[in-house]
Amino acid sequence: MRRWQDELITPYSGRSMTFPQRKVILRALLLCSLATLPLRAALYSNYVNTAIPDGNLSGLNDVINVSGWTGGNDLEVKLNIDVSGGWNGDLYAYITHGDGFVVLLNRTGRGLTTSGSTSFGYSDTGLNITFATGGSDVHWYQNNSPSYNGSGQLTGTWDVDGRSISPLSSRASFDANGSTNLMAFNGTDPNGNWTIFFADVVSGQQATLKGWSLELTPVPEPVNVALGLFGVALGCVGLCRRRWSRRVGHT
Ligand SMILES: [Ca+2]
Repeated sequence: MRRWQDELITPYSGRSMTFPQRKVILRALLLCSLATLPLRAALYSNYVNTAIPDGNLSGLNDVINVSGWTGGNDLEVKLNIDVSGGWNGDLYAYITHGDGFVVLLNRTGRGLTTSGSTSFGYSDTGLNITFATGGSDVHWYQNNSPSYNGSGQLTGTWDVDGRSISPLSSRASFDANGSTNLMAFNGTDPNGNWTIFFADVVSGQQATLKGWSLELTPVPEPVNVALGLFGVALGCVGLCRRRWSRRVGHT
């Protein structure tokens, strides 16, 4: 007699819940809240405040050590660099971690045929920028509505330079797009050393690496996992209601 009612019962039907149903919801909400807490994003920063040797390919290294992550994460990686002074077109920088190697800067503005390119690259002094996947190529930042702070540093979010070529390559070599990007770190174990390297490859005008930071975010973000768990919880409630209703119907 109640079969047709079974098919109409949903979690939103407005009936009061039984004690087991409330327990299911409370447990699911607890799982959701726990899932949103850890590792939503982790930020690691180093204050360096060291001059980058001028006209010297040896450059300088700095290391951030990451620990405490459980494996299996796809990662969204963002980097911030704070470089003051100097001549931006002199700079070559990259980051390595595990087998990943990503060129961050490679003589910005140096090129032959691209609009605005020069032999010595851009003459701006300093960068306080974030590198993230999907932005404009930092190599041609002057062609992409740049903004600068009061110290003359380039600001904003940019995609990495990515040109995996010697910073002493011919001008024409820099007109081609880069081949490395931050996706190189997806699926890698974030634990271990992340090493950043800076060199100033042209004599005259010296820059200083003030600091840098690394932001790691698991993908998908835990909030999406939480939403998935909430959906499962709603499904459980619906199932409990249908079973309860059948029981009532058979008594
Ligand atoms: Ca220089």
